[in-house]
Amino acid sequence: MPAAPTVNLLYADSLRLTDCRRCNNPPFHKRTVPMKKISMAAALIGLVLTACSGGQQTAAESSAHSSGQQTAAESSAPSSHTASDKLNIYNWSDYVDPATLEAFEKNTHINVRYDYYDSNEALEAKLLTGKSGYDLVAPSIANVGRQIKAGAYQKIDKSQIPNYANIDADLLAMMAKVDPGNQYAVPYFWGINTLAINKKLVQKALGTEQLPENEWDLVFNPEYTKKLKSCGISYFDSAIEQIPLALHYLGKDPNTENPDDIKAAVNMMKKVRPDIKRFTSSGYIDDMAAGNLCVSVGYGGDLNIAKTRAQEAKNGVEIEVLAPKSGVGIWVDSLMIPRDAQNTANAHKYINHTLDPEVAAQNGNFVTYAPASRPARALMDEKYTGDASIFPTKELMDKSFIVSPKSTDASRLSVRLWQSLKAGK
Ligand code: N2P
Repeated sequence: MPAAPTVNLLYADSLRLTDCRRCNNPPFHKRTVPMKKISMAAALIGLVLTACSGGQQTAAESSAHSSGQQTAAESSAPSSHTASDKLNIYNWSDYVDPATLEAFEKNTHINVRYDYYDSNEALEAKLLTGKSGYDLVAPSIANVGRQIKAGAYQKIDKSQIPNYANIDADLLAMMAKVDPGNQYAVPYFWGINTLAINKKLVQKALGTEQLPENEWDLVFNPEYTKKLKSCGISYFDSAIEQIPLALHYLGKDPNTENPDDIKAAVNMMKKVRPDIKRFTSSGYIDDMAAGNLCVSVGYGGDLNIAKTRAQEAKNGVEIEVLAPKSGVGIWVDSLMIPRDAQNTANAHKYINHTLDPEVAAQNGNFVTYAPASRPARALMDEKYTGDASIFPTKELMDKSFIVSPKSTDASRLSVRLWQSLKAGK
């Protein structure tokens, strides 16, 4: 068993309430270096240029590799490990079409155990014990760099991933800021942190269908929250995701490590704390779909899943996922192999499977996020590829920010302040 990674468990104390309790997928049986902000901004600009169906560049083109269409089952990539029929995946809830997992199992005769989390904090707490018990996990870009430095992962063997060539080259460039040489992290999906409304309930609570010019007023401005309290507001149950949004609303650097700025953001949220009904990073999907919340801050695709669930339920709930003009948080999630993984050949096969254009498009339509597999995008339903909350427009990206890594000190302060906010202290 390899030694445990060496980063402190920054989030361990805050996790009692943050582990995923309401994950909806069907069961399938100390020191960090902040990213260079300027170069991350450049990566963001590159990403939007190829975000939608117009752009064509893939890692294939940048590495002179042919466009991959090979599935994991067809791949005969060599394995340096003893053949195993197991694969243990720990991934975000609502982040895969179960049918693609079934196809993978059928084609490869690998049995997949698939468990869920709904926050980077929950994943990091499990991972940094050094005994995760998983072969694949999917942290966001904000946590990848420090987890690599902590020794939490094994390197990827790209020769076992023929479909690696399909990855959007701009995503790889963005990830290279935290994973130099793209040695450890293979992009899976990317998306935004935004908010959604129940149109009828919000209209009733505000007494108008006119939304504020800055849509973030709905969750940060007491003038609005005191009215919306009656129908229910939710925030992320995650300091990593929620605090940068508050900083951005205040006009401060969303990724600041300045303690005074972080305190100012939390103090602003304290003012509206009595109006916040729930802190949740996955439960808002069903609560929004059922009409139990009227405004939720959440992951863009998950909010779109809530919208779809309400439509399917024909319950009269009409959800609109907003793409606020003032900007949103942006992240990239990557598949990574933990240090203690036992079934690494199968992990590579699964990564390859997720990058197959047909599989990635099927997953993209199901989870309503933008897949890292670039050729998959042309295969997705146009109602999703044309939706700015799933494939952000250039205008939105220009106003937005990447949720970036923070130093240990800034993370500790954020966690401490976050706990007191949640406790209403
Ligand atoms: C999936 C949420 C994934 C997005 N439900 C978080 N980065």
